[in-house]
Amino acid sequence: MTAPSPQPALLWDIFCQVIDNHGDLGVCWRLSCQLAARGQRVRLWVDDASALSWMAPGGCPGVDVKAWTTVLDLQGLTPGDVWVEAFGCEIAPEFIAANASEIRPTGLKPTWINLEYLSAQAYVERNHGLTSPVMHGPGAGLIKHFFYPGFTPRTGGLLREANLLDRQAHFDRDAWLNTLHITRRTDQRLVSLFCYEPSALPDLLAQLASDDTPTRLLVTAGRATSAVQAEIEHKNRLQPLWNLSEQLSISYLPYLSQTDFDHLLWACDLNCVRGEDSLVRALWAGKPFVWHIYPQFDDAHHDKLSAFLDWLHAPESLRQFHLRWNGVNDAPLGSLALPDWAEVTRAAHQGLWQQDDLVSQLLGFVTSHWV
Ligand code: TRH
Repeated sequence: MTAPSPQPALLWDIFCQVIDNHGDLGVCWRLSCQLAARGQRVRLWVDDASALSWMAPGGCPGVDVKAWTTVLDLQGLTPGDVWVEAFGCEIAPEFIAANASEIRPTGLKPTWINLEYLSAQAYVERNHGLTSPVMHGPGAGLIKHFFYPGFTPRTGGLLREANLLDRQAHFDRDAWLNTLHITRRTDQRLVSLFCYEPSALPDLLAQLASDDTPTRLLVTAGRATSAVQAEIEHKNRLQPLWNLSEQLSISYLPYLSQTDFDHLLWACDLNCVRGEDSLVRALWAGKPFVWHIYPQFDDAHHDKLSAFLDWLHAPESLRQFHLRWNGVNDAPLGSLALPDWAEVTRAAHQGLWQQDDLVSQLLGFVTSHWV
């Protein structure tokens, strides 16, 4: 890891389109806050900021959330130094037209970053840092830089705030659970559930209900809650005795702030996460986890999942659990081999801490264009 060096305070314009779910905004929000924590000024342009009311109720000093409406209000706007288009969204053309030729205090052209999706696939190392000259339109003459987050030193790294270890060291699990009115029985295993609609959900619930170790399942708000409630209703109707000994208890959670979402992952003995941002947070939590990958229509996510499991050195039990959880095969989920899963997570966590985080890399990359 390189030692942090003082960075010039730049003005960043980050563009985010909410396609579905919460990951686009979740990642852009974390990125914005982490830049602001490093002395940068950020304008976050987003077409639907409604989820910030629960994700980040307190806002973040240094981050100005702007409505990305069909026609942007650019009246009196100071030109930004760095433009970030997140996940292939295209920066509003009127913004480019208004800002491309504006003279900045530095006299330099804006740095244009295309921030890509996270993957462990080999193309990430190949493509990270590539450039593409803009040939047409209002931005002609500028250069786009492709920035790929990733899990290895030759990628853009992962979002990780500087005070993470300190926050974790001061975390009091039972006190935090109490704020949600959850009292943990000492013999109970805690499992968080953040997922889409996995076809193996009935199997997981049945497995937990018949396991020797009692489980409290903490189900996140939204799609996970709907999926679990529908399945429980189904089970209660068809097999009323399925959880007779009550080995499985369920708590449905409200929407949590990102800070409390982290707390949830730190509190649990197993985390079921999904998408992109919560996967990274599960890695930082350092607890055993299972990933429900965002499904793509042509099954492109199967290769992406496999590359991730290879990178993780997942043992066979964790690999098979993932394949079934993500509908890649129909074999049984298999047992929850938590000690084995904990070991690989610990190793991955340690390795990742040796690498620069995404914001440090991005700042280094951007400032290298400013000298
Ligand atoms: O919501 P997601 O499934 O988002 C997905 C992925 O990012 C996917 O790659 C992308 O293509 C698709 O969206 C459009 O899962 P993800 O990425 O984990 O984002 C969830 C965010 O929501 C994360 O920042 C954590 C946050 N969150 C909370 O802060 N509180 C909560 O209570 C919950 C349930 C989530």
